[in-house]
Amino acid sequence: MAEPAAKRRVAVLISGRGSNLAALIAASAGGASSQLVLVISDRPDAAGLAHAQAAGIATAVIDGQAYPSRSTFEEALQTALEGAAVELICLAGFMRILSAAFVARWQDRLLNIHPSLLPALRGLDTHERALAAGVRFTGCTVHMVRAAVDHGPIIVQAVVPVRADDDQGSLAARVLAAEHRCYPLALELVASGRAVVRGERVMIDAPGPPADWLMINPPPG
Ligand code: 4DW
Ligand code: GAR
Repeated sequence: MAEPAAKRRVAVLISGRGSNLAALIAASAGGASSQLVLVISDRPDAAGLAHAQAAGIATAVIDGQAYPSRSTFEEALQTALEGAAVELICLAGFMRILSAAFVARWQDRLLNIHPSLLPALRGLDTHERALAAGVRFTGCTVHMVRAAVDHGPIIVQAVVPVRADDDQGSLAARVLAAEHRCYPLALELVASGRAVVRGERVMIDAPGPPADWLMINPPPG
């Protein structure tokens, strides 16, 4: 009987609330192909640290303000990651720009979630901008990280309709709920080897959507 494949050792990097971290923790309990071994925050006051502590996952604070340079900050980050034998990193509301060298070192092992349908609406304040643009659909994207922010091969996306009565808060809440479904799926696809980067695209070894899958907003009569 072949031994089950070892679970990939995952670190989650946060800067704040950590609701995506909580979703990854909940999903990892279900016998996934990955195990969360470390949560790192660049901010000591990140509320998300409590999710990790409650789940018995090791935490570290590598305070961005405590290092004289980006390189010394990233050296401390790398030391913590190597100390936990981390194999994959999930950025989950981690807001500090990482150097090209760090990103290259973790090429295609460094994931991020963004609250829009990339490449649309790169940058910050995506929900306000979606509303201002009058788009009928927005959503979220899990992608491999590249030096250029909000770029990189797309792993999973979810589409979220914009409603006429939406404001920033209601739209953000619906997109966030989609994020909590997408990130665990994307991590499982990558950790199980069913999502593989070819060039700047991700090939997925999984059933695709039905060919007649169609969403129209507003819904036809
Ligand atoms: C991301 C992109 C831009 C900012 C914050 C996060 C997405 C994920 C990410 C984090 N670190 C990264 C990425 C990435 O995609 N590529 C690289 N590094 N190389 C952003 O603009 N952050 C601003 C700070 C916001 C804050 O502190 O609240 C900033 O000006 O650095
Ligand atoms: C999430 O909505 C994520 O998409 C966004 O930060 C939020 C973190 O929430 N990331 C970015 O905007 C990156 N550009 P969380 O701490 O509750 O997971």
